[in-house]
Amino acid sequence: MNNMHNNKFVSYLDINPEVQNAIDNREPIVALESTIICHGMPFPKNLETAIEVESVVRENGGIPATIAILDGRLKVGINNEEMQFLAEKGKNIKKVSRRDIPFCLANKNHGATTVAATMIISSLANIPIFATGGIGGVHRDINDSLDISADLQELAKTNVAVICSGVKSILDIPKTLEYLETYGVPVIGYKTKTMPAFYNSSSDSLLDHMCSNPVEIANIIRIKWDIPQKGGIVIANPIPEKYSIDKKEIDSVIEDALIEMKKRNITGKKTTPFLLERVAKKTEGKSLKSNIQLVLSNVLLATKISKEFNQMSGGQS
Ligand code: PSU
Ligand code: MN
Repeated sequence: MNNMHNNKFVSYLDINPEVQNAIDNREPIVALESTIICHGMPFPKNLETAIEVESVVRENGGIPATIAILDGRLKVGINNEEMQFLAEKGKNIKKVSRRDIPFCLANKNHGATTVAATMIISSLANIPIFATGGIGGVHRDINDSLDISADLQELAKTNVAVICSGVKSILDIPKTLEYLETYGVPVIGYKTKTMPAFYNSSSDSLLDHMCSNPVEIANIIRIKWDIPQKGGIVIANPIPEKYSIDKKEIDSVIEDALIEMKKRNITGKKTTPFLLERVAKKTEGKSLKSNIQLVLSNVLLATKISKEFNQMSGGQS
């Protein structure tokens, strides 16, 4: 998968021994992001979730690799103390996407890695499967703000498959899908014909591709990279029905949050964390509970896909 022209990156990279061992022995690994810990959930739920997520990977025969930047080092796999540190510091840890990585390293800072940044670091460590909650996308006010998450461009160029619950309806789902199509990023609905809307298991946006088991998905990923077609793949796994929040209910909360955001003049990278927090408050934690459950479900699916993918390709992409 190596997409670098040199291997100088190795001197910035710390792969923890357990993950390195798994890479060497071609065991299935699941990469995990840290923005979700620092900016996506409040303490202590963020810590509890991050720990539970890693347990789900292990219980299902995989090795978790939570990715973050600590003291200017690209960390692949962090220990419990480091996880606790990130969870407690929360929003005091900078949200780091592609453009921010060089600064974070140069200044020896800590960084919570977004989907884009996590994909980059994951691919440097040769870990092709990554699970999270939701990816960034095209914002609803695109015409005024030109706000398109760097996650989408990363999916266009970095060879990592991202298992998520689609995009939140704080974003423009049809435009996000159009953007992904333009950049040639496959989107696979897992047992669903529509793009999941994060808190809700479906949306009005039809998907062109559906798979109903991890073997099928692993096979598509393998073929794409065999050909070789550069770039990632989105595997959109709907939130378990039991935790799906009624569309009307969540949409009205989101509308309120968007109005509040405009009023307070919140823009750029602050928008996603602000909206998430606001929605959680308004739904009195119901959205947080759903958020946790969908992440766990994505991690389980990712572990299964990682196992299948490893068996097909010997663990390398
Ligand atoms: N969606 C969530 N929770 C999150 C994020 C998205 O439900 O924590 C985070 C992810 O790390 C994602 C980032 O990569 O927000 C996107 O931010 P932006 O739109 O600024 O690129
Ligand atoms: Mn943005």
